[in-house]
Amino acid sequence: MFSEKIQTGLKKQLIRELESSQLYLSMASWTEEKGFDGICEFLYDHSNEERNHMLKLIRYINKRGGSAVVSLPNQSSILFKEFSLHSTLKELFQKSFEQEKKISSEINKLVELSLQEKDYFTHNFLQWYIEEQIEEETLSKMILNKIELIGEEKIGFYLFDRDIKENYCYVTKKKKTR
Ligand code: OFO
Repeated sequence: MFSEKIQTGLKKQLIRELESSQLYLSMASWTEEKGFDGICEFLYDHSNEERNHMLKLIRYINKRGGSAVVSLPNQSSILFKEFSLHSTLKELFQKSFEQEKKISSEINKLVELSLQEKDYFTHNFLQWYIEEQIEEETLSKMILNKIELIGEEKIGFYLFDRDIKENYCYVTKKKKTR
């Protein structure tokens, strides 16, 4: 049974995934402007990944006989303004880590709801998101740790940018795990 409660919860989640995608897009654009070639590729890829998470939800809702029509909060312009000339790379990845923790906690709530509603199909569907959040939280925390290690060293940021390009861009990462 695909209840209204579950449907509403999944729709709220698809908006959050869209917001994540938008957030990473604004971060990517900011880092590109600053000349971080590797980090910006990583963030553009991440933005696409978040959009795919949204699509997965839309298609699941439709497949279960629901309707994925949602009204969007008008936040896109706010997100784009978030990174100003005075932001730092550390602030950016702190924000990324906070965002991933927030999404993980929302996924947890949805899993709980699926059990309350005895919707085992949705419970099963959400397992993929749990795996994904474990991966993304770990990755953003690891990047933040690296930035803290670098401190103020300009050469450190240069090498870090190269490291991200070589080891953490989405396409490269997928190829390596094949
Ligand atoms: Fe959608 O996975 Fe992160 O936020």
